[in-house]
Amino acid sequence: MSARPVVVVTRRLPEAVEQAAARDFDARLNRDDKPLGPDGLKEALRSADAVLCTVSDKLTADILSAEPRRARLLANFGVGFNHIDVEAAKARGLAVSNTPDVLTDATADLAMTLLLMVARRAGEGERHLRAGAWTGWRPTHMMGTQVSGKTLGLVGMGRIARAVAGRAHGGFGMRVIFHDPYPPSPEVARSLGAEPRERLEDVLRQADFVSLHCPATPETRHLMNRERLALMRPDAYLVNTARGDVVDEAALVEALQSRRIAGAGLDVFEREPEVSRGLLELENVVLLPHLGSATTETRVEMGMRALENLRLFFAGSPLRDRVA
Ligand code: 8YV
Repeated sequence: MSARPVVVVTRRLPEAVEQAAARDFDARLNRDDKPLGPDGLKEALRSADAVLCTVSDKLTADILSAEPRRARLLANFGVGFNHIDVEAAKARGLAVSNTPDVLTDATADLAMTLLLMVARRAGEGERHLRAGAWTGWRPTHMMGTQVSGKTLGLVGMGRIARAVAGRAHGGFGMRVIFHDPYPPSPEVARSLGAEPRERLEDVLRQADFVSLHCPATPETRHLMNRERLALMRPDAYLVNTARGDVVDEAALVEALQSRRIAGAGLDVFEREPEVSRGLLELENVVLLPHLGSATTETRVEMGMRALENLRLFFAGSPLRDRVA
């Protein structure tokens, strides 16, 4: 009889990752890729030694209370883990790991994609052309905003924000300012060409583009509320590749509709996969379906990193990426 740990993999993963999972574990793969839902997640916790989960699995305190529970590790595929009630997991002695580092570049690239798209009206232009509405070149057609040389304001200065700073400063000659309650050392900030601001409000007031890179926690929920959105300049843009919860989506719709801010580029939403109707109706927003880490290379690396955590766990070694 196989003594390999049973691992429930909640969603389809890239082929190479599924093969590695099946090689090293008694892996219960999700061939049809349907989310397990609350009952399926409870069943996974009762029947497997570990669950390899994703952002689409809401692991609430209620779900984690499934008894009798066999699972001892939630190996999250992704760096963000606000879909897991980590306190409830801790209280129940359930370990949690994530997959940092490997998705930093892909996510930073996507933040720049959104920034460029919204500034240069790329989504709007594509819709215009595909609709057959383009009547030809003219000097005043669909003028956007210059990106090069502008000021980028980063909210949070962790791994992904630093990668965005490098791209923006080095590649686009942008001035980079940031706020983080736990800022990097002055040397690190200088090496990225980034200037700290003690107050978030100063970043919001001074930036042409505000890009969000803080984790979703109770403290950062609706950080970008009506009052803070109002601090942004009317010609400024908001970019969010962090988590939808960081922005009060209704307040954002209002700010965009009233042209209180110039536009937004969003990869994440408050109630995914639902997107506020108000956003869908606006031309001055770019909307992507949570694609931050969606490159083949990165998704394979994320899967391999989750498997590495699983292997370490079952070998009785410290997790590489323990979050609880
Ligand atoms: C993932 C992400 O695609 O890692 C994260 O936090 O938001 C995305 O890169 C998603 O979380 C997968 O579970």
